[in-house]
This record gives sequence, C-alpha cells and structure tokens, in this order.
Amino acid sequence: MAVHPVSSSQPVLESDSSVFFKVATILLGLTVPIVCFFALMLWADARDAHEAVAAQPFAETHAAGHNTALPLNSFAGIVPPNAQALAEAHKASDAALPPVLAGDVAKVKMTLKDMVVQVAPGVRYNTWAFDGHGAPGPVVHVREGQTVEMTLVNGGAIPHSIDFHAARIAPDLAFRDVAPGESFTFRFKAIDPGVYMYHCGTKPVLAHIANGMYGAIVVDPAKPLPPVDREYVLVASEWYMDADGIKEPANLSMEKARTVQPDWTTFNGYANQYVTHPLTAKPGETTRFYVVAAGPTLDTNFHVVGTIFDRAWVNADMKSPPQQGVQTVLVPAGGGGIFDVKVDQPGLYPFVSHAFAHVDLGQVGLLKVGNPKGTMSH
Ligand SMILES: [Cu+2]
Repeated sequence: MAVHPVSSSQPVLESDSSVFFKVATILLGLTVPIVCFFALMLWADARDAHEAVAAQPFAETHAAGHNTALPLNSFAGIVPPNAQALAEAHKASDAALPPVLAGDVAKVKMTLKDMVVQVAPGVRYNTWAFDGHGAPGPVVHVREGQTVEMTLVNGGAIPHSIDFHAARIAPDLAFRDVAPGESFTFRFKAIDPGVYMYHCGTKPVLAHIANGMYGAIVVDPAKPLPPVDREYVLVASEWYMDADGIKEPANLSMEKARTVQPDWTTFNGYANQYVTHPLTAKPGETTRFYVVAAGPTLDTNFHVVGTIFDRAWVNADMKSPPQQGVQTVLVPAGGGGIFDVKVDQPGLYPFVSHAFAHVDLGQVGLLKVGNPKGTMSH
C-alpha cells in the first residue's frame, strides 16, 4: 500500500519531467535565434553610432589619444599653492547688467578668438571664446521690439556660428557656419522678452560650448518690470579638462564632456570668483539676477542662501506673472530665469546651484549686503 502509490506516481512524475524537458528544449530553440537577432541589431546600431561619431569634424580638430577608459582623471579642485592670492588678484567678470543698446536696430558685433583664459585660480584653459571677453561672451541687452543686427567675425582657426535663443529665425540661414577669417551678419526682431542663451551651434556643439562659446542676451519687456536697485547677469557653465591647467593650459576632454564629469563649474566662467569678489547690495535693496545655464550639459538649481525669491520668472517666462516665495528654481541647460530678492539684513548671502556637487566645483558666489564683518564660512 505504501509502495504502490509511489510506484504508480513515478511514471506520472517521469511524464511531467519529460513534458517540461520538451517544452524547455523548444523554448531554448526559439530563444537562441531571437537573442542572436537582437545581438546583431545592437551590433549594427553600435557600428552606426561609432561611424557617426567618427565622421564628426571634431576628430580633425583635436589631438587623438584621449583616455577613453573609465574612470577618467579628475582635476577638480586642483590649484597651485598660491591660489588664494591668485583669486584675490583675479579681476572678476563684471556681472552688472549693461545698459540697453540704443536705436531701433541694436548693432552687436562679436569676434571669436582662440585664447587662453583662467577658469579657476591659476588654472588655464585653451578656449574658443570672445575677443575682449573670454568666456562667456558679452551680455547683449535689448528691449522688446528692437531689431538685433548681429555681426559675427570668425577670428578663430575653425568654422563657428552663433545661435540666439531669443530669435525666431531659420537656423540653417542665420546660424550657419562662418569660415575662419570671414564675417556674417543677420538680423532678428527681439519680440520675446526674457533672458536667453546664445552659443556657437557648429558641430559638435558639445565641444564648441564646452570650449567657451556661449553668453546671455536680455530682452526687456515692453511693459517694464518692477524697478529694482541692482541687476546682475550670471551665466552658469562647466569645464571639462584633459589636464590640471597649471603648468600649461588644459584642453577639452571630450570624453569627460560626454560622460558629464566636469572639473570646474562656474558662474561667468571662473570658479568661486564672486566668493572672493562678492556682488553687492545695500540693506533694503532689491537685487535682480538674470541667470542662464549654458551647460554644455548641467542644469543650475538656482538658490540664494538666507532668503527667498520675492519674484521668480521661471524659465524666463515674462508673458506670465512671476512666482512668489520660491526657494530654488531649476534653470535648465539652454534656459534662463529671472529672480528678484529683497534683502533687509546686512550679511553675506551665497547664491548657488543647490545641486551641491556644483558648489564644490565652484558654482557659488556671494551677495554682500551692507558691510558685514568677517567672511562666509558656508
Ligand atoms: Cu564654435
């Protein structure tokens, strides 16, 4: 009795096992060709992508031999021993909003130039930037309804172009490549108020922006904004370097740019410059920040420590009322925002990208309200 059920159940078990084995064999038989097919597809995609990258002109304009193995070398925070003295001697980029250009047609001329700039104390970098400015380029300030006549002079070694986010214009015509030694003029009517990025749009755009070819244009609305006491323009960006830039200037690491491993992040091109040389306001004054995130890839999470935005035109949308009482606003790469803060109490108020890796890499400054004693230990 005890054996019988076992012996009678064994054939059943064997039968189940046999069915399972057959089904598994069939499934395996189906799976192998499916896996092979997808592997073939992935290989073909990878080969296409590789060929597309290889076809880009970047390969012709940059030295080969970059380290392509991860992890890549970081030069974050590496400065010479006299960095503090160099930071103090550095002339901070003037963040004050320049006056509106005169006339119905605002004439803007920019000359592109290959030049060495400092991106942090004692850290030099070979940019493609703007003659007389470095990176970022000059702030263009116009008013709604004005026509901007933009002349681009290419004083660099390779083709460049300029793409104004404030323009509604056919990019294949206006933002076309300009050969070295040539110039090109186009016009657009500034009909959308706000703060916008401009940048070189020549391929590979990642390399051209990473090398310093960007800036900000402010278009005042026809109906004026509430008056304020101070107006500053901050262009946020990051640098990707193939060396520390101390003994000789660093060049772009395209691998680090592709994998978003910046060495320095900055406001107006130089790490921590407004910590050493703070922007200023008096107690009770309202300060307006025009912020553009130039990237090439990172967003900026704009925040002023110790206060709250009284008015925030998020995404630089000036056709809608501003948000009020906001702590931190995302300024996306390629986007802008406008922020008013009224600060009553004297003190040192850091402005940051509140993605704190970016503070660590240099995207921080101070708004010095009044004449507080001491320094910011934040
Ligand atoms: Cu360019």
